[in-house]
Amino acid sequence: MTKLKTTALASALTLAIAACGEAEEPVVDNDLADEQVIDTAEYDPMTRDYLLSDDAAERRAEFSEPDFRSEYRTYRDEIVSEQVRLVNEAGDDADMSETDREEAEAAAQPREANTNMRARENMTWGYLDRNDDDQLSVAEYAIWAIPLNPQNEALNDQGQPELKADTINKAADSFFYYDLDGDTYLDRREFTAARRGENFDL
Ligand SMILES: [Ca+2]
Ligand SMILES: [Ca+2]
Repeated sequence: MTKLKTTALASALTLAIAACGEAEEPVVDNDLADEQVIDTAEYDPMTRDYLLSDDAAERRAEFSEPDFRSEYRTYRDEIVSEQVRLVNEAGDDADMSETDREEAEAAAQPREANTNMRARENMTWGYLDRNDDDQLSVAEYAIWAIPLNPQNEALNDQGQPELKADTINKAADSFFYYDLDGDTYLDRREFTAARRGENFDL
């Protein structure tokens, strides 16, 4: 667990303990309880190795790390600047579709302090599919797959977090593992399999 997350969790726990101490009246804040467990709910694709088929390994070999870095950096910059707009949109609009409502709700949840990234559980398809082509590139997928906290990564000359090659490699491995139809994108069904941590090993 990262230092920042530990601090955040410790604060939450302190709050919870303080709340318990005062809890003479049976008041339960379910919203707060939900927020405290967001770090534990979702499969982490970085936690296992992926055995690629020969075909998948071929596609994996075509993967360009420099192109990936450039695309991924663009998305992170976008995410930092769009936070306020999204939170402002999370109003109570009766005309909202179910999808829009879920999107607004996910957008309004607490975010990683340094990067403004959503917690992984709140990363909806619409949030990840940055260019709205209804499929995920490796860099779009990596928004979800790679840990949010730049403290885990080395800093570059500008003092900005630079992803380690190992981190990118692991994300790419899992991406090509879950790209079952081999079109070098994840569709919704393939991403759902990744999100569930499904195992396709023989
Ligand atoms: Ca896309
Ligand atoms: Ca695919």
